[in-house]
Amino acid sequence: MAVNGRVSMQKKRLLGAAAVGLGALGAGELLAAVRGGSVLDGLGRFAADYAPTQVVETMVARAGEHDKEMTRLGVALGGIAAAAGIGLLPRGLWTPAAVGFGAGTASAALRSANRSVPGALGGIAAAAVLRAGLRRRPTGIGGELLWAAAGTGLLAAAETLVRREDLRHRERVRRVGAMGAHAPVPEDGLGIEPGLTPLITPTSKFYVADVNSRPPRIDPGQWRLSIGGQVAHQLRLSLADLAEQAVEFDAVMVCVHNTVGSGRCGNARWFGVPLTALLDHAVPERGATRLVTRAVDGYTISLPLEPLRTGEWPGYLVIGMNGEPLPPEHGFPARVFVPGIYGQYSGAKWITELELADDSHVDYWWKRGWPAEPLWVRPQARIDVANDGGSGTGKFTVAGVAWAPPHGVSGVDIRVDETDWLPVELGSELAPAAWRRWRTIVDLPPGTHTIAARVTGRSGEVQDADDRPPFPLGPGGLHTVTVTA
Ligand SMILES: Nc1nc2c(c(=O)[nH]1)N[C@H]1C(S)=C(S)[C@@H](COP(=O)(O)O)O[C@H]1N2
Ligand SMILES: [Mo]
Repeated sequence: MAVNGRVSMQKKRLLGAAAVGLGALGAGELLAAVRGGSVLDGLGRFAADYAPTQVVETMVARAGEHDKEMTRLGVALGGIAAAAGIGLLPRGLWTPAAVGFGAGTASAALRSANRSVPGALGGIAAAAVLRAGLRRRPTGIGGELLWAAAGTGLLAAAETLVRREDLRHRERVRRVGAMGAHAPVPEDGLGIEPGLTPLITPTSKFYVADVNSRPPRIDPGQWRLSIGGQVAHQLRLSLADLAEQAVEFDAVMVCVHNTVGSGRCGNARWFGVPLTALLDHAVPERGATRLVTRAVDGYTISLPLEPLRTGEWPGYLVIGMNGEPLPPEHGFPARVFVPGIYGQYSGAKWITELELADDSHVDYWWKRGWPAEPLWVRPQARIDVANDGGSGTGKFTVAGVAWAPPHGVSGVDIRVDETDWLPVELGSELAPAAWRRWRTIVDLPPGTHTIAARVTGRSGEVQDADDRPPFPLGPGGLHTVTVTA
């Protein structure tokens, strides 16, 4: 009986402290939001920076394209759990634990994408509310519900404020004006096939992958790209300076986490300055071996200098996407992109500096076990359409996209069940580094069938059929769908 009593007492304290924790988090988040920051985003970034590689991989695989929402939810629950844990401690430890909680969230916020001072203040405020709430917490379910309801309301209010500020920033970005020729995108001869991915991915549908919960907001008027480090001429360039030298190119961008059949890839018409031109102006010194792309979110990606300098790897400082400035989530005002290299290796978004460095530089992902040298995109074919259009005839249209950047796709084949590989019709090629659409029609006898697709690159490499997870060399395997005729 006494034991049961103690357990239920403990449970009550735990729930009470969790409710107070939710209230405290809400208060801190709203304070941060009013001043343009976020406690949760800071905690999310902290989690991304320090989670072990296997945890990150599992999370990306499970959460798919909802990774940002999942991260925010995860850290909110983590914050509430931490508060509940503090509530279980002896009273004498509440103050030091709350101080630790405040210091922890504040330092996490200071590391986040916007280097959020408001986020840090919010973290400290949350700790203060937590400390006060634990002491004054009204007992009974009514008081707890009140804390929880207040916390939820405050979090919702904070989210509304942050979104409004994000929208305002998006509007400011749009006002920068056209970036690119706005030339109509040519047809590839495959026409309109319901369900088939467009040749150019609309910007609003383009996948977003990065270590932040929300994109940093960079003021285009203030922003300058600096080119520095081991160079003879330091350069500082505005967006307008860069736009003068930019050219358009079509290319597919692929995340290293794009397992077969998934959507962490997109094909865009980019607008950017060839890195060869920028490097020619800056004149790298003899000791420089790496081009470090440094971003406001503290993220760096470095690439070997030599092939970029000669143009053997055609890289760009990108400032536009599909005729418009890069939207905030895709790196406004500028990013580096080397077609053919996975996104994680091909250059940072929200770039502030191109730094010429030597081999002592260490990148963000290297510390987590990813290889140091850039990983080239493994050729992949994706099946987007496999149906008989409701005709019931067994005549199935099978269609999709395939890529093998930077040299291009030379062929796509499909295989029905365990029969032979059959070549399909290819749409014409926009550019070797872009993706290519494909389509075919197959007659299927009644029953259930599996259809697999594979691509062959122009350099002769055939898609790797072995299932392989993204870490550490990029995913392998064939996209396969099952249909019933
Ligand atoms: N500054 C910064 N740049 C970044 C990242 C990041 O987390 N921070 N993520 C990289 C990864 S892993 C990929 S796949 C691409 C994704 O670009 P997108 O979001 O425009 O599709 O950006 C790259 N550049
Ligand atoms: Mo990625």
